[in-house]
Amino acid sequence: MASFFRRKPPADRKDTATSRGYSIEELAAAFPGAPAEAAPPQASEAPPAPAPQADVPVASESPATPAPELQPAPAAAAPTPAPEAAAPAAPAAPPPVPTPEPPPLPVPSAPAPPPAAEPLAPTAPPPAPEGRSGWRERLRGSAFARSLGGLFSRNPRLDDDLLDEIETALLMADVGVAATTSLVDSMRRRMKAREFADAHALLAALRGELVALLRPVAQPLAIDAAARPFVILTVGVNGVGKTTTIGKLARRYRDEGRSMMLAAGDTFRAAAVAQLQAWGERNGVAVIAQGQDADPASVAFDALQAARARGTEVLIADTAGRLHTQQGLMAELGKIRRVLGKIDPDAPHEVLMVVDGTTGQNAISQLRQFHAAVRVTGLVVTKLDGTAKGGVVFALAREFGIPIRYAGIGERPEDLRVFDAEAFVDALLPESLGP
Ligand SMILES: Nc1nc2c(ncn2[C@@H]2O[C@H](COP(=O)(O)OP(=O)(O)OP(=O)(O)O)[C@@H](O)[C@H]2O)c(=O)[nH]1
Ligand SMILES: [Mg+2]
Repeated sequence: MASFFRRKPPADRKDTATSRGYSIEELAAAFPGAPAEAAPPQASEAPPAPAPQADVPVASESPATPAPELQPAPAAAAPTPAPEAAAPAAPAAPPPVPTPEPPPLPVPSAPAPPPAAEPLAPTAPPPAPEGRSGWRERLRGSAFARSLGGLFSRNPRLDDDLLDEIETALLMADVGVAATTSLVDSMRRRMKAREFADAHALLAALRGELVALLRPVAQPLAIDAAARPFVILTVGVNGVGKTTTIGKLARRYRDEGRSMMLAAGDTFRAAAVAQLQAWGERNGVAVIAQGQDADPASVAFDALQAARARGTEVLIADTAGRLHTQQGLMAELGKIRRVLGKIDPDAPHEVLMVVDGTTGQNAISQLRQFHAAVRVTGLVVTKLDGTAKGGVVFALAREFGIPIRYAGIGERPEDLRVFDAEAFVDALLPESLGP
């Protein structure tokens, strides 16, 4: 059945391919080594992943598809014999897949490639230092840090004017009206109760309340070992950092020794598939793809079957960016979710929405719409480095209470941090603000 989701680019997405530099030519220019490496030497000997469609009842919504392109990365396949070669699968026509599952993929053991090999702009700065100093270095320039930091470093008097200035600074930093009002009201009450000896005592109290706002949502993503594969579906509007975040997660989970697979569910642009494949190759992680214009639900379906057959621990599916106001495209996410659920009723186990930290209050309506369409279970807030305001994190926490799993503080794989409420507030509002 030809999917009715196979679509022409809607008019309002026309610019996405060109505005952010992901044309094939640009990708080729950005990763000059990619084409050579992308031709896997073992491609002809390793058959594509089994597409055991026969063992899963496929309802009419489940797309009938060609076999997916499985692209085991050279790094993963090099050290050990390709698992496919050892598997008892018939080499020619694929009969219904035998019930015994092939052995799990060996954990890629190749050493991490040098940073220069990452699919990044050549100008990307080196990774942030580890620990809190990395957070501080990257968030120092945020509007939040600058306005509130500047305010306290002037050694202000403890009075109503200070509270007004704090209120303005919080609003300007995208903390949002509701969260700002409750924070400032609380500060005012405590000030009237003479709880603070000076402005620095007030600053310490403000830090405490900001941390208290975030602590309930600072819940790291736990990979449930009973779910095999543990399926993560990434969603979000255009250009927020979904694919980059998947690349960073692939590196992280690979380093933790987990077997991984990626699904190139952004079939809107050929460059999007190539971008994910580049991350897969660099990290020794297999990528399931069907190419441009394929039905994303079909890609997800095939990937989950392949990951299941191989006993892969974590499957991460990419999706095309979409505006939260595009009803048809939002419904497509629901379809991906339902199709995954046909193979594993609990899949996806995590719907990870990626939010651009520079978006401001618009992030609230984005999350509301995505949550309604696909039940978001975790957030990644990206681009908190540089000029991000950062305050939207507080607004999201207060409004939804959805766990914030990770924070992006740069473009390097190391720059995806488990969200840490204390480190984040410490970076935005250091304890010792001095002139
Ligand atoms: N500075 C910075 N840049 C980031 C971060 N995360 C992603 N980016 C950059 O944001 C840009 C867009 O990233 P992508 O991963 O392609 O975004 P996407 O959501 O997959 O985009 P679409 O697939 O078009 O919707 C790239 O240039 C990334 O390098 C981050 O945490 N900090
Ligand atoms: Mg993408």
